[in-house]
Amino acid sequence: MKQLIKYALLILGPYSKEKYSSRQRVLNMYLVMLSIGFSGSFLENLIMHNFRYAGLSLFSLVFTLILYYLSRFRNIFSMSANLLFLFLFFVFAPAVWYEKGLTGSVLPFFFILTTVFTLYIFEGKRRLVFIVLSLLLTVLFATGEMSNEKLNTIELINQTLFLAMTLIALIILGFYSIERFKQEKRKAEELSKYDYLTELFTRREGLERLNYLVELAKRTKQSLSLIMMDIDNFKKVNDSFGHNCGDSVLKEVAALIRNNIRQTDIPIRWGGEEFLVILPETSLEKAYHIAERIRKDMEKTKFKCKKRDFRVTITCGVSAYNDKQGAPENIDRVDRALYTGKKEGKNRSVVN
Ligand code: GH3
Ligand code: MG
Ligand code: MG
Repeated sequence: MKQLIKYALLILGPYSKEKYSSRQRVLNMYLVMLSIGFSGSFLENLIMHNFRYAGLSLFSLVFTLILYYLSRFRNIFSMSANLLFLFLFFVFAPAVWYEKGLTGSVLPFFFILTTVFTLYIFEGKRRLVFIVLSLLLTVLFATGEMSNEKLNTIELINQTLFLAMTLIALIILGFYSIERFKQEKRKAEELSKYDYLTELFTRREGLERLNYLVELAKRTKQSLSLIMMDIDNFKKVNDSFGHNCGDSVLKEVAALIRNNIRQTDIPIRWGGEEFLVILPETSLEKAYHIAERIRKDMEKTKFKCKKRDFRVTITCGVSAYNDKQGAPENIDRVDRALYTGKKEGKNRSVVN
């Protein structure tokens, strides 16, 4: 029994999310469902001595199993998906039409199901074409079905079964879609929070955090300081060593800033080569020391591009947050301190 469950799990999943995309897992699930359906259809038609139709079912079953093998065990997703849907639209549907006319009991449900899976498995233009095709086939077989008045018990059971399967598939796909939507949303949120190059917070996220920390500082009556930094003569780095080198310097500067502040401080990439650090529970004096530490660390750091060593300096503006003023005025003030530092000759920290 245990062995049986193990084999069942091997075939049906759940299996490695890393190895298979969710689209691939849906395709595999669909292939398993189709194999079960074709097996049933094969047996039913065999019993009813409808040998040609039984043959078609058997052929479809073998074809589906081969595709399942390719997709599940050989990891060939795209080709399996294409082959399956081309088979369904251009071999299976015409063959059924030819053999049974349009009254093949379960076919409307079958093509509704196909539409749902098409939605999930394909992307872009192919998705659109395949959905139109499967919807057309659904309507074609459904109208054929409606003109058929005599349904026998087996056909009725079959219809009910497919209806149930459609519902189950819809529910499962619903959950999958919600999961995927959530994942994408989370990813987008993460992307808008962090700067892709330096992995520091983006300006937008930084401002949001500043507003929160200001409120917190007001309530706890703690001090809050800001340091604004700008790399000196950064244009020269780009001009002498190229933009890629400039980018790698930016990355290293960001890492250096991060290494010199506390976990609770907020480092932000404010602009191209400008950084803002929010320091909660930090006096102006302490903030000045931190700025100086970063600046001196920068002075000592050797950078290397195109086999040439060079050094980079920064200028820092430092100010204590004044909660009588809003965020823009406070940022303006620390920016002015930085500007003064630049005017006075760069590579220094200036308090405002
Ligand atoms: P100053 O000492 O007055 O700050 O001089 P500067 O050259 O650093 O200042 P300026 O503002 O004139 O130039 C900043 C340069 O930073 C210009 C721009 O090409 C470069 N820069 C901005 N963002 C990036 C980036 O993401 N990557 C690279 N490589 N360079 C950038
Ligand atoms: Mg600069
Ligand atoms: Mg600048």
